[in-house]
Amino acid sequence: MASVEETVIVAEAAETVPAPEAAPAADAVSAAAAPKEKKERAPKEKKEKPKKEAKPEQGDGKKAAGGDAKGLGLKNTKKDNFGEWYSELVVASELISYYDVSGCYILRPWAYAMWEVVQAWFDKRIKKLGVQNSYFPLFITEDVLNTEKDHVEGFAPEVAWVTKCGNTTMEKPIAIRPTSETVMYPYFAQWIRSHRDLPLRLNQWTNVVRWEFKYPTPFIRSREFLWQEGHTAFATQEEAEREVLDILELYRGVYEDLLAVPVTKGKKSKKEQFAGAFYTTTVEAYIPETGRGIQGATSHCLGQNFSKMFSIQFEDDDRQKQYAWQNSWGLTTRSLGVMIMTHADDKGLVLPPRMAPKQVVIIPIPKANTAPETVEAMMEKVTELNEALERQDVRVVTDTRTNYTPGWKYNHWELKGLPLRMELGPKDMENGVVVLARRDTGAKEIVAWADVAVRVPVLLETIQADMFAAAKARTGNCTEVCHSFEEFMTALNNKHMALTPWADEEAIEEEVKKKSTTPDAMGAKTLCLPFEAPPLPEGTKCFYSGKPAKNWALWGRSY
Ligand code: 87F
Repeated sequence: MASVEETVIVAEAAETVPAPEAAPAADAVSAAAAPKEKKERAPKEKKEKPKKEAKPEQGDGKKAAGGDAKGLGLKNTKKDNFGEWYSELVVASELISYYDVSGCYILRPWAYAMWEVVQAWFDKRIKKLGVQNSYFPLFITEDVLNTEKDHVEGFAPEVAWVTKCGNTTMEKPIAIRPTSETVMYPYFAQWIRSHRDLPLRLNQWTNVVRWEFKYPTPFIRSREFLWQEGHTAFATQEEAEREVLDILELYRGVYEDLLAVPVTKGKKSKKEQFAGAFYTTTVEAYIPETGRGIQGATSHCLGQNFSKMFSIQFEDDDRQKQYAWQNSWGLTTRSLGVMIMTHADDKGLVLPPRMAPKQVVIIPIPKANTAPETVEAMMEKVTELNEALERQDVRVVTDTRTNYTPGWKYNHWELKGLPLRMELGPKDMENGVVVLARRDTGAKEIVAWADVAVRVPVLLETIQADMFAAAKARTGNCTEVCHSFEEFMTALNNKHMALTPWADEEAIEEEVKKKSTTPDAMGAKTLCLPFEAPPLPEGTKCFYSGKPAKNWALWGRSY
């Protein structure tokens, strides 16, 4: 039985975190410092506020017997100060610890377990498609990185370099991978000779480093993050394009079916796509409280752009040399941040059951005057229920700690976001029942012991579906169809996204971004050209330029 009795979860002394570093370029790993000929300066860093990682006061839990365990709650609220609420939440719920390198975070077991859920789900499905896992090195030589110079150029300030080993300056600095096209494709060129070597479909689960200068946010934007990157090569455009959409559908599945976060599938505009791609497809999520869109994951068709750069060629049936068609696709730990922002509330995390490392907590509630035999029977019963649920593959934990009150435990497990709490008190012992309390709605129901093993798995799936439906309803109400710039600005200022007919010109996007920038808010950009959109009758005009509209575009301020 999984029990926290022996796992010591006690009020720890407040952890303080060293102030973030002053400047990024002076140490052995420096961003954009290495290549001699490059003169660019690292952009000014948006410093993180030094975070004092005080845990919420836990009191002794005893004083609050039966009622609210004082001090466990969050000080900030989602509605009133979203940013502070989020920072406080990820620490208090033991997902994240701040680290003394600015923009880097520790993923604690509660967070890492959720990443493992995403990994297991996605890994199983890409393997079914025929993708194999592999591992390529972390380091890239300057020469190899420059093979892709045109595409890396825009990203150059974010590339971190190792310039020293010990006290010795390295003869040739070595880059730390920000993505692995340049690492992998020289080997694709070696391995692919004939059409019989295709398709080649590889994935790797790794960390990458991008020395971002924008304000860092746990999960959402960090300088090192975890992801999967898929890199594939095909003989034909058709096969490559089919995979782009197969993978995009899996990304939709991660967000909607696991994280219970609604997303919009679409194509990126030319301005927003990956510069090296033929085209980029994306799943876009949205955070109603901030009114900002957020890119969930991207699946790129690279066309023959990289195969031409890296000479990835094969001989076709007629012994003619052809360039391979390639794709690349990535999903990062950002997905967990989007899930947290979407569902959590002022009491803490609210985890969709499929994501929750523990789905049910069983809490026995003996009273001070409960007879010892009843307490003993109660403990036997919770063990039995725990085992019955484990047999149904429910992830369950029983909290039998005696040094905390039930009220404190309720708050603790609410903060951690467990979808269901199962209470068993002396009255329930008499009646042969338990009380189930839902984390998402607070609704309670009474279930007979004999029905627990059947009812709980059903209820968990109901919670999963209800959480998705609730999130979808919130997001659905936040998209406005706009036919003029005036309507567009009203939508944005209402913290909404705007769906507009658009002439699909980069110059318009740049102008709209400038014109929608206000003293308090960033400019808007296209999030995607949605695959599902209303009809666009002949003669429909672009909301901004008045020119004939070519497609619908979804716009928003964004992360
Ligand atoms: C930062 C520094 C250097 C993004 C970067 O989206 C290079 C890059 O190439 C860079 N940031 N990118 C684009 C990544 C494209 C692509 N790679 C494989 C993905 C998915 C996974």
